[in-house]
Amino acid sequence: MKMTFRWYGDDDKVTLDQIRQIPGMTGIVSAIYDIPVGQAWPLEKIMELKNKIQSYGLTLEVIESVPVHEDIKLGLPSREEYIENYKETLRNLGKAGIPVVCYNFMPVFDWTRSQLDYRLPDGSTALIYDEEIVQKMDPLQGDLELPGWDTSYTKEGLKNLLEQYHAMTEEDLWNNLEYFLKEIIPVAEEANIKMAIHPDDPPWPIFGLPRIITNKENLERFIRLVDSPNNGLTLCSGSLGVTHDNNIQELIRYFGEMGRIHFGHVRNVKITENKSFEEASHRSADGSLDMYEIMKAYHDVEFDGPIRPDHGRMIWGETGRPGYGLYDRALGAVYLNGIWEALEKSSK
Ligand code: DNO
Repeated sequence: MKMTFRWYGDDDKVTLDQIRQIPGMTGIVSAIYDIPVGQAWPLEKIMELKNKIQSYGLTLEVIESVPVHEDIKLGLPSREEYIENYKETLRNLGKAGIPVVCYNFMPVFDWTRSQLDYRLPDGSTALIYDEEIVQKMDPLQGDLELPGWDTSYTKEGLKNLLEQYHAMTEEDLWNNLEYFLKEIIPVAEEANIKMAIHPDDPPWPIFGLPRIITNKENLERFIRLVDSPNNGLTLCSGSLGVTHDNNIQELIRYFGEMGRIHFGHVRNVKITENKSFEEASHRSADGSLDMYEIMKAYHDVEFDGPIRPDHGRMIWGETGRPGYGLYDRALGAVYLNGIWEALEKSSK
């Protein structure tokens, strides 16, 4: 297991200098943020990012994400051009020796929450999701903005996009995903890149938009769409783990033994009621997931890929990108490394 940390580039308040001081931290998860979705990433920019990270004694282990243009998810004729650009990006990432690429196939909105600064009893703030509130939210009127959302749309553009998705069924989305994978996985194989799809967060439809990367059955279906070792998963405990229907340690054992987990997002969540949850500290006792069992599953399948702590609360007065402050994520990394050390020593 390689412990990594997400870094949003030079605009990130959290610096590489700070990240490298987290005990046991070895790798960085990042992306190029100033190229519009759908355009190819030039090799020079990728090398610049990689070299910068290396100059801090860290390695660029994962690109999270190379975003997928909406026309690909919608299956429009214009997808051809965007798929070609995606392939070029993968070839360039391959040339730069980047081993893993994370992406998602969620229509329009990436991960979604109803509130970004919910105050917990200890005074820290966390991201929460309340299904009732989200059901009532109008994405066109919303003032919520999350780090994963593409906010480059005008209101008109967003309205248009949502209308285009209106008649789309889950099966349509599966077909468009299959089409995309059949095109890009052979390129990923050549470029020696492991593609790691991120599950939908939350793992059910929101705003009337279909979501398909949600549970064991669908993850299995996904893997079989193109049965290649390069076609794998980002196993995100906090996304899949917000419903008791998904057993995270079982998923890790199952897909890990198949060699299809290429990246692990490890964080805890507290399920508050059906389809509602709060993000918790990483500690098992603070949420609904058992982090020891999760790390043990990774250890038992001899997982040697990258893992990262995921969203943290805002603690000690920190402000910044929702879910992506320094302190609580750093505590998460150290806690997970502690569990790992205990697993290593007790298995000898
Ligand atoms: C949220 C992240 C997601 C993830 C994308 C991958 O914090 O886990 O935004 O990066 O879904 O494409």
